[in-house]
Amino acid sequence: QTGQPFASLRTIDLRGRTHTPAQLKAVMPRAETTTDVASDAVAAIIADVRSRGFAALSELAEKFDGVRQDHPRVPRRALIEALENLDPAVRSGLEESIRRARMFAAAQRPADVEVDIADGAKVTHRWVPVNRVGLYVPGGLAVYPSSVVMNVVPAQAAGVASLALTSPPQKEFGGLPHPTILAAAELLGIEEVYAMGGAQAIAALAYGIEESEAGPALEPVDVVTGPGNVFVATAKRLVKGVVGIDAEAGPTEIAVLADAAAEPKFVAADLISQAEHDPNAASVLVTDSPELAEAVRTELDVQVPATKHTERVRTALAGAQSAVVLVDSLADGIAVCNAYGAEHLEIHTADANAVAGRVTNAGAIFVGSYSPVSLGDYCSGSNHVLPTAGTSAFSSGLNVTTFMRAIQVIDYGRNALEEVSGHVVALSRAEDLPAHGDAVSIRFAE
Ligand code: HSO
Ligand code: ZN
Repeated sequence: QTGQPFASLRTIDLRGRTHTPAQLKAVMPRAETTTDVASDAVAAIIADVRSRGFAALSELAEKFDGVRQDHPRVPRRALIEALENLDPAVRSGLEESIRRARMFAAAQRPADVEVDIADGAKVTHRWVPVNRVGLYVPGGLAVYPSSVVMNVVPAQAAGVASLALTSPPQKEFGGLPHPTILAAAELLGIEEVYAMGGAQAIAALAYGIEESEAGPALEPVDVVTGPGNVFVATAKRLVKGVVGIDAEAGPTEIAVLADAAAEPKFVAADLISQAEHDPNAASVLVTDSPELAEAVRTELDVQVPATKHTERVRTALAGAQSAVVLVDSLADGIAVCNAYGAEHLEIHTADANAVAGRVTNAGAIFVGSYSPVSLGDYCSGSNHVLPTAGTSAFSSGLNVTTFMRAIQVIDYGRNALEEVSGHVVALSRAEDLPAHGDAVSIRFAE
């Protein structure tokens, strides 16, 4: 044992000074995100898929995934078989995750708002789902069926009629996506699944592919969601505007706001749990208790060597993006957390609920010692696709409205229009657009 427990987690000591929110934001650690790759190469792939359709897709599958395929559509039989072969414990975990996520998502559907502006003058804010959604699910090392649940459930609850899922073909699974992904799709009732990966998959979803002798058409979608590698992220950025996309996910982040009453074992375990995702993951402890900070470091000394992905966790905790932040008071701690705007914020303090109520910036807040982030990752009912890298200041986690838009409906009668016609004419003259005013006055001319 060293004299200073878990010395690699650095300390940022903010005690004894006051800071503005901007100063706090600058002082808080954050990983640099480097997501720029050769967008020329990605643009070329997109153009190729657009002009040559399935022929381009099968060439790219051979080149990048090492599989031969004429058409990327996964047969329904493969989905059913994957579900039949799924470990029963994983199946019931997914079922419970889906059940809870559906409860929360169904309740999020926004109500239409109808306003009587004047007599005979009504405007309505009418929510409608997008028609068709494409979900990208990464292949490779990390297979996250939980993320399939988190993307699909709100789309279905929004009332999206048509949902396609794509995931890279895997050589070891006969050119199909990972069987756990197929099983999750089947559980969620998604029948349209494709074995496509990379930028080419995003292009196919965004622009669609026409029917050919290779097989049936792939209809274009309105929104593409789901995480992916740097090529997928770049492709999504390039098709944005043609389709809607979700926010780009950076490395995961957990901040824990704790006081002297917190349980160091729990805090350490939760910091480790998100560090397990990625050597660039951020684990930040904010506390007004130096004793608690030391106790958490001591716990990390015990738990880090005992965890499966020790090296990844060590790298994440030693990284510049992770830290223990010491503050003078809980109020200062809340200010730090609000400046940071963590993807996940856990509150381990006395009266955690009251503290949570004072948090104005976080992707999701986990209240008290028995609401860990891992619960939210799988089974709380909340969504685990949350804003990272400080984007919680202006965006929300995935939810039903991600897959909806609102149409404004204007319904005025003759008298109601006449009543306001003078104002329309005056404003149209002020903008030197007299035809606008004329379009109203013509209705009331003798
Ligand atoms: N914590 C991750 C989501 C996840 N965890 C998936 C486990 N599987 C980002 O919120
Ligand atoms: Zn996680």
